[in-house]
Amino acid sequence: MKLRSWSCTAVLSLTALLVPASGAAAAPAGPPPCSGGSICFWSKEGFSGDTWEWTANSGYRDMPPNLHDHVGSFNANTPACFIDYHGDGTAERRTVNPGDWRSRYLGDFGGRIDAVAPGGC
Ligand SMILES: [Ca+2]
Repeated sequence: MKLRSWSCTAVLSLTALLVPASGAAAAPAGPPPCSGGSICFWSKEGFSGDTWEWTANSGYRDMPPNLHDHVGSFNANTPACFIDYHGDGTAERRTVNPGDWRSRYLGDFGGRIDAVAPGGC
């Protein structure tokens, strides 16, 4: 009888521990923080894979090879211009503002981005 009441208590304690944890996992995931004046890039969607922190102070930069045409997600904390160069000398640009972020960017401009420049486009 003593053993049975301990088991019941253990089950209730375990349930109390697991419910908040599964509730937190179901919450919508925001971006990880990125320093002011920077844009943080990830090679995979959902803010995972290879990372690169570009700072506006570093000026215009071509995307690193692992992120060229392959940005899965980003979090912007400074104004910038994302650039996709076309083979014919033209380019497509996207203005990014502080507070902008995308967790799934690979099927959009993240699959075409070649460079990033400070300020808007
Ligand atoms: Ca491109």
